[in-house]
Amino acid sequence: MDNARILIIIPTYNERENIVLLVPEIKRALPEAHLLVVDDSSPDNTATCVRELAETVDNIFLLSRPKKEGLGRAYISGFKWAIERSYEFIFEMDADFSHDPKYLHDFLAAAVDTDLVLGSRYLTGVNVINWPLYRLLISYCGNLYARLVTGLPVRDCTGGFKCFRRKVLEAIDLDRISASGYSFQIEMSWLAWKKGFRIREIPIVFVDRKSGESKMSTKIFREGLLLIWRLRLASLFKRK
Ligand SMILES: Nc1nc2c(ncn2[C@@H]2O[C@H](COP(=O)(O)OP(=O)(O)OP(=O)(O)O)[C@@H](O)[C@H]2O)c(=O)[nH]1
Ligand SMILES: [Mg+2]
Repeated sequence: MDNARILIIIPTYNERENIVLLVPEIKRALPEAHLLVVDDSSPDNTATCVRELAETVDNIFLLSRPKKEGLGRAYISGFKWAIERSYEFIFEMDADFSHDPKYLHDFLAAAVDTDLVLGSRYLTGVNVINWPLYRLLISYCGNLYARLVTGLPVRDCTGGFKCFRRKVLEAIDLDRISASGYSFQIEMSWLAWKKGFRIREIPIVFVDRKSGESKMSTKIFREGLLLIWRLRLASLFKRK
């Protein structure tokens, strides 16, 4: 595949320990990919680590943002950065090893004739490792609920391992995206679906983070509940 066409966007907040290990693994799995780390001025100096990595590893870029604004805002900055450049396959990926780089090839294979590829934990049973039961239940039931209310025809709509074809991001008005937590994932996929883009899920096994702290909060959870109904209403008024 053409060298400069794959970009993997990784949002980071205090992922210093993870990012130094993850970058070489991604480069091993997919040497031709470019990487963009979008860091919200992490107090643990994740950005400094990324700058150091960029001295020895090719095609790693850092987008440093002044303050923590949630993963949604970080991705939107990254998407705009990607659109301004010549990338065709634009990935979302977490920094905490929940998303195994070994799947990157599966995504690309699926993206050849699809517009949005989603890594799905719930396509073949439940493929989640090391999550406490309550967290799995929230995620699984939340997905079921989101699917029923919004109509979005995917098994895992809150996952954050995705590959967008460029045209999908170009078609979405990124400045209108409101959500910042998990619901950002639902909103992006819902907009792609409403615009008639082809969506395909591929199975992935999701592993809980190896190190660092979770940024999951009740605020993010509430935002998700509200967003689902906002999308349902927007469907009635034909928001696209
Ligand atoms: N730039 C930026 N990145 C963020 C922010 N919040 C989370 N992230 C990153 O987004 C990715 C997913 O966040 P996680 O904290 O792993 O959230 P999660 O996967 O839902 O929860 P855990 O895996 O339990 O920690 C990680 O790479 C985080 O570092 C943020 O406000 N800004
Ligand atoms: Mg995580």
